[in-house]
Amino acid sequence: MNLSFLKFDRRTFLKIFSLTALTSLVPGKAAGIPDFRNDKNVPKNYIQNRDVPGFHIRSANPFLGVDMQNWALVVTGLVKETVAFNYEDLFGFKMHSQVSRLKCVECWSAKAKWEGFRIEEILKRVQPDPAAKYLYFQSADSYYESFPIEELKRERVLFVLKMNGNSLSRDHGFPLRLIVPFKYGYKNIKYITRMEFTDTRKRNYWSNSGPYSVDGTIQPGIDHPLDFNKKPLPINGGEVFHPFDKRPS
Ligand SMILES: Nc1nc2c(c(=O)[nH]1)N[C@H]1C(S)=C(S)[C@@H](COP(=O)(O)O)O[C@H]1N2
Ligand SMILES: [Mo]
Repeated sequence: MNLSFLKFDRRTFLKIFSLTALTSLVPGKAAGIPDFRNDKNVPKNYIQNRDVPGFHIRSANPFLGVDMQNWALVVTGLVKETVAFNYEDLFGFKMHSQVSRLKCVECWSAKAKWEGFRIEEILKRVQPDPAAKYLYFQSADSYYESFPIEELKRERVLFVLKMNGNSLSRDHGFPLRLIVPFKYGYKNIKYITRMEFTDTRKRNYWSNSGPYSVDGTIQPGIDHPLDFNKKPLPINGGEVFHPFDKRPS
């Protein structure tokens, strides 16, 4: 039986999905860099920057959180097959767990137990073209980041579903976030909705507007406070391991 019509349907569905995703999940502003850090008018029920004992919350574009009725993880670009994963699909992947520290450039850091899957699960399903060198992430809150694929294959890089034994909270990236312990917090993108395999590196959120590197690897010895006029400060903690991947087990 010829099943190619099914494939066509699915692609059509994906196109429609991504269009609605753009208009309904993303609150506008995709082009500019809005900054709500000093905005006292953000409604209380929005996810926003909050200093919380244990683990601060950072949200460049305050929003109400992901509506799971509209959510799927769409993986596309230079791939053999574009796939839309639903939340349950992700729990079918082999899970890994680790304790690692997230370190923000604003001079705070915090650790948690993270559980999730590794990039190999995605690679197996979508089969990227050899020309694909980068992976570009987009989020439900208009945030975006990109990485060389090779970097995402390194140890302790996780596509995280659970934090400290529970599903990610609304504030910390539900339903899916990236944890890359050797990079500053801003590379650890939350609320992921879409991943695109590309041959060149696409844009990156905070490095577009601040003195932050596109690469985002934690620099030993020095911190870069978000308030641009402040001087760099010494690092008191943070997960830094050099040479790459030779970390204490
Ligand atoms: N989608 C999205 N991901 C994001 C951000 C954001 O605003 N939106 N902020 C980043 C920054 S600057 C940091 S320090 C971490 C903070 O993660 P947390 O809010 O779970 O502490 O998330 C990163 N990932
Ligand atoms: Mo941050």
